[in-house]
Amino acid sequence: MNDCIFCKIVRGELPCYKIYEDNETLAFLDRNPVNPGHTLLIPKKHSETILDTNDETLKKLITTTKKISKAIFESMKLEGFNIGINQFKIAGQVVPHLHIHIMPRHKNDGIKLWPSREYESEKEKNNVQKKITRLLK
Ligand code: DGP
Repeated sequence: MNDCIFCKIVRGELPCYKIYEDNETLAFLDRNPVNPGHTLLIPKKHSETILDTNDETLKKLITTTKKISKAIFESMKLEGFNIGINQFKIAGQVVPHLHIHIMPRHKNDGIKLWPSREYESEKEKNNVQKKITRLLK
């Protein structure tokens, strides 16, 4: 994709602090980290979300996420980390090229997880379960 900033990073047209690269994936430091070591892992071939990414690439991304996370976890002396993928604008995706955030965590680092709520009723829960599972049969 010509205008995609992550494609430009893949092509070497924009700089990055590279962490890891293989034939299908590239990882580099996020320029706005939640904590030092916050890394983005992307497929080199452009896709927007997991929904338009082929399964082989997704498998590769998750095993590479593990490899990179281990290196970040040990080298940065972390107590934990979050892995996140924002999917579509409404969910906070700013760059429309699939990327997995590996986010270092430390005790008392002030980072909050997403808020949660209760279902309003058992009926609501049942309806939601039916809606989703209908498409998985
Ligand atoms: P998201 O909201 O999930 O689309 O996250 C996009 C992330 O990408 C955000 O944390 C900042 C980072 N980012 C955006 N542009 C660049 C860039 O040009 N270089 C680097 N290293 N990171 C970028």
